[in-house]
Parts: sequence; structure tokens; C-alpha cells
Amino acid sequence: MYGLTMGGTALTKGIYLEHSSVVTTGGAVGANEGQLLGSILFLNSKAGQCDQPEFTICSEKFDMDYTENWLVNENVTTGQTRLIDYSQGSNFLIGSTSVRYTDIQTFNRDVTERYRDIFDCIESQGYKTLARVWNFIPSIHIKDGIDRYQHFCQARHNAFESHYNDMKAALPAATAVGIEGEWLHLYFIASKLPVSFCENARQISAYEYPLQYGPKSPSFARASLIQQETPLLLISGTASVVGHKSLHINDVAAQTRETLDNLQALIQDTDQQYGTQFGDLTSLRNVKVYIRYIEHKILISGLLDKLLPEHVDRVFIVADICREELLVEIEAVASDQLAGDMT
Ligand code: 3EB
Repeated sequence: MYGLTMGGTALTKGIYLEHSSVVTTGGAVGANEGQLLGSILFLNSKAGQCDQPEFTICSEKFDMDYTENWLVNENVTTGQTRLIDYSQGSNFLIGSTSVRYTDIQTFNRDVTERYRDIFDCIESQGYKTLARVWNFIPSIHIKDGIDRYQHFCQARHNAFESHYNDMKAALPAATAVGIEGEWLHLYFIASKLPVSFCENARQISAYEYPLQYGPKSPSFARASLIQQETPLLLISGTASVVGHKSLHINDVAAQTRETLDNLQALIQDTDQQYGTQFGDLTSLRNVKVYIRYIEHKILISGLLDKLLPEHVDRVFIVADICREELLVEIEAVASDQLAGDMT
């Protein structure tokens, strides 16, 4: 097999992720000569000062700056639709769109319209599959009748339902968390390669949650399996939810362990269903840990040091998890190195 290697990961045709504590801007990145498909900047600064909202998430709560770099080994070009900035290689497109919150009616309309814009953007560029979406929602717990997250879910649901004949089969992996300030930020990855959506048996599919969590269920899959040479699993924000219930209220250590159990189950179920060989948590390459309170960082970080293999790259983001009782949520990227080695 040909290809450069990075930290034990073969760099072959496909997409991969590197976190960097250095804020980088454009060009080839690192020693691997991958091309930067897109960078998302997480900046510790006043959210109100976020004057370039695309691909930039600002919060005073972040305890450090870092950049999330999505790399490909293809040439990358950039483009813009009216409301979306994007860049693409030949198999992947990453895009970003942001809108300032004014009032709840406008917010609901904006969410639906921006999702439609995303569908239009990727389809006009020849991408069939929306693989992964990140949603940063301003004042996520504020209540206008139902809470803002529930409004968001309803508006997002409407967008998927009106665009796809079989909505459940089209739901991407996702993260939805609350963010300071007034901006709703969405960023996303679409792929021309085959993508399979994964669920795990410990958790009811989010799109089948009962009504107690809001009038319309959250529109996401637990993970997206990108069928590239070295298969990649883009794992959604995962929390201490079993069945549909939040477990371990006020116990951040137990929530963290439960979350890892969910990740483990998801990896196992994916292997069973799709014949991949992710195996267990050792296939994880990167994790992004959303924590509600910075005060929990040392405890969670210490637990992850014990429970995750050393090679797993970790970053922490202080943000409001969408259910108020959840203290931690973990998203991840796993790589099926075994499959990669066998090709
Ligand atoms: C959960 O399991 C936790 O609404 O897009 C995680 C990831 C969660 C994505 C979303 C919500 C979303 O329900 C919350």
C-alpha cells in the first residue's frame, strides 16, 4: 500500500481530521502535505466580536483557541452560494453558514431555510450525501413555550422532511450544542463516496425519541461511515443517554463513562452491520469533548486519560449540551486501520 503515514494512520485518498492548538489559515498543513479542505476556528473571545462568522466559533467560555483542520489529499477549490461558504476537493465538500438571532419566528424560518440552502449547495455541486453537520445554537436553553433547542429540532425536521422522500435514510451524523452570543452557526461535510448511517442498540434512534423531548424529534444518525480506502467513522455528539433517557443526573464521572460505553456500542454495532473492523475505542483518532462547566475539565480529562488509548487526540469545548441535565457530550472520528492495511 502506498501513502504517507501520520501518527500510525495511513494517508490515502479520503478525508481525515487534525486538531491544532495553533490557529492556521490555508495552505498545506503539517508534515503530511494533505490539503486543507477546511478549518474551523474555535476562538476564545467575545462572541459579539465574531465579525467573520463563517468557519469561526467564538466564545468567552472557551479556555483555549484551537483549529479543527479537515484534510484531503486532493486539490481544493473554494466557492460561495448566497449564504454558504464552501470548499471542495473531488470527493468532499465542507461548508459553513451563520445567521444572527433576532426573534424566535425568524430563527425558526432561518433554520429551515439554511438547511434547504445546504441541501441545494451540495446537490448543485454533485454531492448526494450530507454526511456530518455541526449546529451551534445561541441561548439553547431559553424558553419560548418550548425551549430553543426544541424549536431548532422542529425547524430542522421540517427541512429534512420536505426535502427527502425517505427522511430517516438521509439523516446525517450531527452535533448540536449551545453557544454564547447571537449567532447560529452551521458547518457540514458532504461526500460523493458511499456513506452509511449507523445507530447503536443501547440508544433509541434520536429521530424516534418520544414527544417528551419536543414536538419534533432530533434529525440525526449516531454516526456516518465514510466508505473510503481506510473507512472513517464520523461519530455524532454522544452523551449519557440510554434508551431515550438521560442517565446519571449530576454525576459527571458516571455520565462520561456511560458516554464511552455508548461509543463502544456504536463501534461494535457498526462493525456488525457493515463488516468494518473498527473493533473498539482504540480505533478512535480524535475526540472533541463538549463540557458544560470548565470546572469539570480536570475530572473528565483524567477519566479519559484512563479510559482512552494514549494516541487519541482530545480537545475540550465549553458549551451547553442540548439537554439541560447533560454535563458532557463527546464526538469522535474513528479510523478502520485494519481495513486500510489490507487493501
Ligand atoms: C442525544 O443523544 C444527545 O440534535 O443534532 C447529540 C448529538 C444530541 C446531536 C442533535 C443532539 C444532537 O440526544 C444530544
